[in-house]
Amino acid sequence: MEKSEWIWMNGEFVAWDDAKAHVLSHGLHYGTGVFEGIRAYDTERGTAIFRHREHLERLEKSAGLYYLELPYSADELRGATHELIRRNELRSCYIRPIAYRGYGTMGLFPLDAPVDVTIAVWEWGAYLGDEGTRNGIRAKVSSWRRISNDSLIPAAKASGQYLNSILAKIESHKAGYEEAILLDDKGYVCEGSGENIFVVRDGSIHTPPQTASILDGISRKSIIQIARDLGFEVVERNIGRAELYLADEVFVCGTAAELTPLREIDDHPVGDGAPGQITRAVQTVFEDALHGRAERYREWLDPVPVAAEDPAAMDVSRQVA
Ligand code: PPE
Repeated sequence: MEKSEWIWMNGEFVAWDDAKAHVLSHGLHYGTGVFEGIRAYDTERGTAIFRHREHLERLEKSAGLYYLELPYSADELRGATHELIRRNELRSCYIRPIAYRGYGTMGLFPLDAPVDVTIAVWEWGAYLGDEGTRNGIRAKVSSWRRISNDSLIPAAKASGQYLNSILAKIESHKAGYEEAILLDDKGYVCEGSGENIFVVRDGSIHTPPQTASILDGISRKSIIQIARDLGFEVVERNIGRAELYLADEVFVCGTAAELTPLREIDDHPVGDGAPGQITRAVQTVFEDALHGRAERYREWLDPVPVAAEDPAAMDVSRQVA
């Protein structure tokens, strides 16, 4: 991971190497944290954060679902993120806000433990590789099923829930694939370990619905809109495993992965084994939207002001490196 200089912790800017949590933090033991993954891009109008408000809203929702009270408003976190990017002098970066139960109590009743909030930013290149973004990756359907609504809350982006993705990711890696595709508890296609999934058949685009235990991805939502704006039909419906093999095109999307085509699934070539036309068309516009090149989607970008705008985010009391 590329280090940057400053991290925002509970309202203060601290040096990267000093941003530490206690080993008895509740979140470390029980996974009681919620987080976001956001990206900022270097656009012709300066650094801009893609769908920042939607990510912060999802953070608030995830927190609420686990009874975590965020001590900061979305506006405060937004201002702090702007200031953090400015201080680190980053033109583009990945942004990781996390709210977790901190040090103070042990045991499974968590409501007396404090809630700590941290935001880190760093430079993060292509999640599934530049080569993957261009030419597609090889994926394997995991033997692990995606967490279900019966046991956890798939719509929440909660730290503990990621053990599920991690088992699938390790399995696919050890088997020689670049990504895992998880089925839901009913056996329908759900999503990648850290991405939502789309299947193209006979010219229309299909993606699993909310009821398939997916994370309500912000890239997914953006891609559905872009595809419809391009005139494609997008259908949210249950997708059977075999449809992955019969598809003309398959791609995954997420903040970290952006839009990545799949070129092989379980050793079956997807289509003719290279990213297809519809995937390319949607990918081009999605990348334009991310990088601020698409006028139509400008409103999705939250520009980072060049000068400080929020005095609350400016606490410099611990700014001694
Ligand atoms: N499903 C899962 C399980 C998931 O983690 C992500 C994002 C998505 C779907 C796509 O959601 P969105 O980013 O809103 O389009 N995964 C994040 C974490 C990746 C990581 O390795 O950490 C991300 O892409 O930032």
